[in-house]
Amino acid sequence: MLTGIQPSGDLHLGNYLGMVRQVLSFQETDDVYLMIADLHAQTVPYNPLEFKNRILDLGKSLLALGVDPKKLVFFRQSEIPEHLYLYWILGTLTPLGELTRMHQYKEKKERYEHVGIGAGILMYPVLMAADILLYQSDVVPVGEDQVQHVEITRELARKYNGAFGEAFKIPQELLIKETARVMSLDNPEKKMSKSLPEGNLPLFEQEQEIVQKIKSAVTDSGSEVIFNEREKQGIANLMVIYKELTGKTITDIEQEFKGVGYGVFKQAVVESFLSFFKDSRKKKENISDHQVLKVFEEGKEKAQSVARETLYIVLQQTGLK
Ligand code: AQP
Repeated sequence: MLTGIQPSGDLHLGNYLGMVRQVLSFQETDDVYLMIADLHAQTVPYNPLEFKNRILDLGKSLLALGVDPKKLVFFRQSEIPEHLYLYWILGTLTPLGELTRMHQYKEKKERYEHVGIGAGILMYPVLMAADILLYQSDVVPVGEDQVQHVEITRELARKYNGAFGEAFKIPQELLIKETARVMSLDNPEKKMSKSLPEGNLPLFEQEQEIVQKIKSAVTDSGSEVIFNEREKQGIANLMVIYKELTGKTITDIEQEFKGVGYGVFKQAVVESFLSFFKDSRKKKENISDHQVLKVFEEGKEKAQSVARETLYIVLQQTGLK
């Protein structure tokens, strides 16, 4: 399987509960490719110096969380030019209309309208298809926002296989249903996002910030800790977070906080977060830039040998070799 994560901001709890923990569990048993999707992150405005640091920081965060380069292949997308080659070929097969209908395209186009964005954000799903298909992925662990991109990947794989010969496996998205869409703390109708820092919960943020963010999470005018996704979205989101961090059931949680109000519950969410990530937060402090670069270097070699094999078949089938 292959999955990726963009260095587009600080790694947050949504990324962890939606995707990273799937990787941590699959690395024990499966053949996993995990990439830093640095080319994808260039589809929205960025500062090059900050960007460079973010790549290293994301590498450190993932290693601190338990990503083990001995068990999986951990690499940077931009270091494997085969991604860009396949991206071009798949791009020639992609209906333009489908790209303009992608949720992420519509949402980001609107969000960055004031600065203007390039065609990269439109072509984002094609690059993602190239990433996935190069590694012959059967499954792609993702959060809900990326499902549409895996769907178009399937379509492109079928289209290519039909036109040029069987080069690609047909991949399937893999979601953890309950946490496929962790919501923003400042607006529970929106998805938690790296690029919307006000409402996200970065895993390695200063403790004070975390406390402050959870305590000021938007809830409702009531006071009962009851799971109701339609009428109490903010509390429901915090309950799912607390459930995942403690292993308790929703019924247990309702029982535990009966009659105590939101303040006590939020304090418990703070404590569960800090305790869950305590070791990783400590571990990250001791990971050096050099260690991360070495991991990327080793990952690059392993990833490239697989990517080359697939691309070679594609070049032959399309008459370029
Ligand atoms: N809120 C979320 N809940 C569950 N899963 C989520 N993911 C993202 N947000 C949530 C999943 O995390 C993985 C890595 O995400 P990405 O780096 O590919 O970028 P993204 O999907 O666009 O996530 P962000 O955090 O919202 O980044 P920006 O703000 O840069 O767009 C993916 O599997 C994603 O589904």
